[in-house]
Amino acid sequence: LGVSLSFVSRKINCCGNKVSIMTDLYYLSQADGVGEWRIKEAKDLSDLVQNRITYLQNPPDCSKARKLVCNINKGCGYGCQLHHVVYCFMIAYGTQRTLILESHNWRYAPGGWETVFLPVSNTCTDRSGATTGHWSGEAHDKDVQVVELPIVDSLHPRPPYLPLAIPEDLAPRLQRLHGDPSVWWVSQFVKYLVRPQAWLEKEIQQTTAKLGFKHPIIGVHVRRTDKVGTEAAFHPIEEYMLHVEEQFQHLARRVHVDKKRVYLATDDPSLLQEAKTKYPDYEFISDNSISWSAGLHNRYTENSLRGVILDIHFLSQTDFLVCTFSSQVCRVAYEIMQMLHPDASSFFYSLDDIYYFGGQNAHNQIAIYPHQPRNSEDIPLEPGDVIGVAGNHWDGYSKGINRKLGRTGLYPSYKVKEKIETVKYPTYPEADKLLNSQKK
Ligand SMILES: Nc1nc2c(ncn2[C@@H]2O[C@H](COP(=O)(O)OP(=O)(O)OP(=O)(O)O)[C@@H](O)[C@H]2O)c(=O)[nH]1
Ligand SMILES: [Mg+2]
Repeated sequence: LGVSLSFVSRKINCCGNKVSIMTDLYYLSQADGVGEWRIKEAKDLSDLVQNRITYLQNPPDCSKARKLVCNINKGCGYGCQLHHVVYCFMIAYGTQRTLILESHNWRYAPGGWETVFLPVSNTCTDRSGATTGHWSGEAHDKDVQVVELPIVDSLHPRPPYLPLAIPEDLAPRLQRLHGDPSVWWVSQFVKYLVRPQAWLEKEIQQTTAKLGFKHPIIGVHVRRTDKVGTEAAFHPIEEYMLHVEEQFQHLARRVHVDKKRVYLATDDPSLLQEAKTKYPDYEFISDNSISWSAGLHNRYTENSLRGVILDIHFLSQTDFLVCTFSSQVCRVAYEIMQMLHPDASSFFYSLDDIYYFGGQNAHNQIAIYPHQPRNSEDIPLEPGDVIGVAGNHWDGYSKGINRKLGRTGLYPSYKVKEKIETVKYPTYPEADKLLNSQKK
């Protein structure tokens, strides 16, 4: 039921009846105790994976451990660097190597990762070993103790342990639980990575109180400055607010909306005043000094790092996200959101891209209904055809390539389903056994 509901809800994006259909779907998803089952299943799955990562990261003898070294200093922003570490981590888990995170002279905090987050290991942060080499493939590196991983852009050969694939051993449970298992799998590594240091935890709590962060609340991320015109188009605040308003109509059917609250995160410091002036019936919750610190001149500082971590935290805590998925800031917030609900895969509206992970393998869909082109822009579909999806036009149509025909064009989004790739990851029986004995 869970999967089919999130599946259905993502297909409904056309009709005047949408609000009431979505409300019915919501109540249906809660019926028959399925809601409770989902909460427990989500927790069990997350505990399982977090325990395996903890096990992998804390070998009893670090001098003998097989290691994968990852340096955080990719030449990009925080979201991009965090995803870089996630990619390393996924390969560490896949090759059963302890991840060693190098973060000295990090552009955001010269003192490194541990100035804000907990270390990725309690027992093993030393990268030394008997033999060291650059990544040259899992089989080839078999007898090398310490392997250095490059950025995903120069990864060769590419191992199977990459998004959007999910581990085969968890796939049936994940597909039953979550509307987008690929995002769930990515989010498990993010979850482990962003465990805050005590000062950051306190800072988050204090800022929550100071800003008056309360539910219901919708998160809006507006990415401007260096992104606009180069990697993404400009979107005026009106475009975001259209979807915010629509979501408040949905929310009002289920909860009491005392105030239409919006958490606004942006690197454009002028936007908060503009939004307040244009939308006086909303309450905008935002720290304008964080937006100032996000500008290009101040971006790579510890203060700016604190700001982007807080912004991402609050975005992830909202009831729904409106943003551009072309930005890694919003994609990270969406990933973190998945840890807070059994299935938050549909709690977003992206003004541009569909969800993706930089460096991912091909994202394919499978046609479930035939489609006859109605104009020269459409491509034909036969059930079973594999479609490489390029993007969603959010008007009922997606764009992609029918791999059988080699033709690129538009097709109705509801006529396909996701093709979820599974990969044989190692299992961690010793770790699972430990977890089970703790539970008893
Ligand atoms: N505090 C804060 N900082 C932001 C915001 N938007 C962008 N930034 C800053 O700008 C950086 C942008 O780099 P990335 O995190 O890689 O995200 P992106 O540039 O949107 O996406 P890519 O170009 O795909 O990497 C962030 O890491 C922040 O430092 C925002 O809303 N709030
Ligand atoms: Mg960028």
